[in-house]
Amino acid sequence: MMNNKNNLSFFTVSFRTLKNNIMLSEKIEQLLQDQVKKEASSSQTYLAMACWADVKGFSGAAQFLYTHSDEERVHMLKLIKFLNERGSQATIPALDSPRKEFDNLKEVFQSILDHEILVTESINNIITVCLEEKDHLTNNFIQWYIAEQMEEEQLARSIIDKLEMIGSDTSSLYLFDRELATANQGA
Ligand code: OFO
Repeated sequence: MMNNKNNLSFFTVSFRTLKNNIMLSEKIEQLLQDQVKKEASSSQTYLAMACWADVKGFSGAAQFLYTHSDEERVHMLKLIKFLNERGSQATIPALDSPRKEFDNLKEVFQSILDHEILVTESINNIITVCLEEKDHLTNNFIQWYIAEQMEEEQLARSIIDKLEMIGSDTSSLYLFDRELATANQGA
């Protein structure tokens, strides 16, 4: 039978083993921390675009962008919680004020696509480092983001295609704006 002292050392060793298993490497911790900032910045960027669309009378696009901004905040929160659960403490980053003026709706969605391509590269880089460091837990966690990026890029591309087809036809633009209100439901 274990005496109290042995019991205690058993739990100390188990706790250490558990802690070593969940701890992130410094490099991966930094990459995830940087990603928190990128997701936060995506949320702010889309919020500024939503404001632009709102005041320009694109109420459907504004709704799309407000929703998109909320989604990016959820992406940031998932990372924050993951960092906290893996033995780190997430830092909440300061952000620059995002761009607030655009020439037209197509420029808004082109900026979204350009931004999302950069975010995808960043997620890909995290996966590469996870594989190098054999951090399967983080790799598994981050896979959700890569699937999300594919959906976001595809959606932005299809919206740009439609806006190109519409061109300067204002009645079609009006109808498409109404469609946009629900375009990211389920995405
Ligand atoms: Fe977080 O998916 Fe876009 O940026």
